[in-house]
Amino acid sequence: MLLRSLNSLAINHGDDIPNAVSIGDTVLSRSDILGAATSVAERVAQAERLAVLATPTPKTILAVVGCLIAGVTVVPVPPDSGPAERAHILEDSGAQGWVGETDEGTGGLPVIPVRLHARSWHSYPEPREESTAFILYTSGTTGPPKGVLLSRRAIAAGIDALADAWQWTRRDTLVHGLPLFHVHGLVLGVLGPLRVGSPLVHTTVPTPAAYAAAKGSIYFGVPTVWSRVAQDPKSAAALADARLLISGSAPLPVPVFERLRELTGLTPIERYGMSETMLTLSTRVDGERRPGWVGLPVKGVETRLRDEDGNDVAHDGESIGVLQVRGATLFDGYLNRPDATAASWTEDGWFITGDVAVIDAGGFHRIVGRESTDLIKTGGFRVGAGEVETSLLGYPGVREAAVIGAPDPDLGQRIVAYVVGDVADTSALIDYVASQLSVHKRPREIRVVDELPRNAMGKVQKKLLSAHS
Ligand code: MCA
Ligand code: AMP
Repeated sequence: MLLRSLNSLAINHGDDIPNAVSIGDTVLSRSDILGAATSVAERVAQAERLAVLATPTPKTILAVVGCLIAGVTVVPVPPDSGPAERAHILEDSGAQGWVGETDEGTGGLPVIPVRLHARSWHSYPEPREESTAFILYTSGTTGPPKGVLLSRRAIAAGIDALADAWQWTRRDTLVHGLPLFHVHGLVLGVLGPLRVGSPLVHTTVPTPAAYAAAKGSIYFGVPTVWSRVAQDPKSAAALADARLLISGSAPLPVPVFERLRELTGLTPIERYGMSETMLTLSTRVDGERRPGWVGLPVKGVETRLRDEDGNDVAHDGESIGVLQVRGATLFDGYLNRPDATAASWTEDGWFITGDVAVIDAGGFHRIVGRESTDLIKTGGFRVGAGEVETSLLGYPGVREAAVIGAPDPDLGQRIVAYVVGDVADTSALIDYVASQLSVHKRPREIRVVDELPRNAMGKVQKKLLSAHS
């Protein structure tokens, strides 16, 4: 059973807990969630795929859980996604309607509301484990985001592997305030607690003060969140009673790791993953936690390093290669994109992550960077340069555009756009991208230039742009 802690028999036999999920000002018990989500399930059961506007609210959680109970595939939609991004997600996913809260951007699809106080105790058979639980949209280097097909089986395996690495049990309380449309905040951060049985406190925003007030035992954050905690000694000190501070989605800078340790007395756990693979590497509670390194493969996952010619790379802690993974936590391909799916697997069945890594003799992994400069990680969000460039080119006066990720002390990377054209008001151009795509995909800086550096083939030389940023 994917959401093991919502087993109705167990709840009826005294295994209810009053605070299974707290989100904002709402606290839901296990039976509240089961009753309200089953009532959602009754109303969505005829559908195959439904969109959920992923606002950080109790209704979003009930919409997702209701769909999972009924075996309906969930398409989480970023709440700030603008018309271009929204239209792509709805069309590509084939979502038949919405469940839960909506805004004006429904694309004309029907809406099934979620009622917080409705209850149903109908019992649904567990959907097949190979069925698709989520289609998660994530950026590639070019083109619009691709839909990652994640099965119930991969999710169950992924959560169980982390429960093993982190000794995550029902005695823990998980705290985070991450967005509910990615693996990190939604799949691990909401389904994790509902599988493991640990209460969840979702703080709606991932601010240091909100984390400090929550009093949990395990905290999830992206490096930007941890870097802000590290600059707020009072909030950091309030985390000292926690058991684990876990960082991922982007590299945790070593100074932030050290500062967190100093302020909280806790040594952070760093883990690595992708929407396509769930989490594949982590340092362990019962093992070494080395700053700058992401640890060992989790249970059920294997890794290898390959050089450009497909040869094995030595595990000497220095030689770099592209990380490949295989195992129980992997996705089932990109929706409607057999080309991209085929290109991301080797002939012998390994998924090519596109991340460049080293492995030491003890099997410890360090992520060195990405193979392509066109995938940017900003605040833990993955953003494709191509998608932002296409948006920029839609703005009157922009003739050429090249987007890079520049180093940023807060966001890890900051989106910087070089544009050629007649653009008098660069902040209006930034707002345009924020409104068409999602807010976090907006360039933080626009540099208007006379021309872009190109090689003899006419290809923009982004390495030259990066060197100047
Ligand atoms: C600013 N704002 C604007 C504009 N400028 N709105 C519209 N147009 C503009 N031009 C507003 C925003 O709406 C927002 O308002 C506020 O300014 C701040 O936005 P922003 O600056 O973008 O936020 P931030 O402070 O930079 O965000 C930092 C963050 C965020 C909170 C850490 O980056 C974040 O939530 N990151 C998490 C990413 C994540 O979960 N990744 C997981 C994927 P308002 O405040 O009103 O909203 S990775 C994954 O799943 C894999 C498996 C893994 O490994 O985990
Ligand atoms: P996403 O598809 O949004 O899940 O992003 C996945 C990407 O995030 C990976 O391919 C990595 O580039 C990056 N990533 C995730 N965790 C880490 C980490 N701990 N260290 C470095 N990069 C990471």
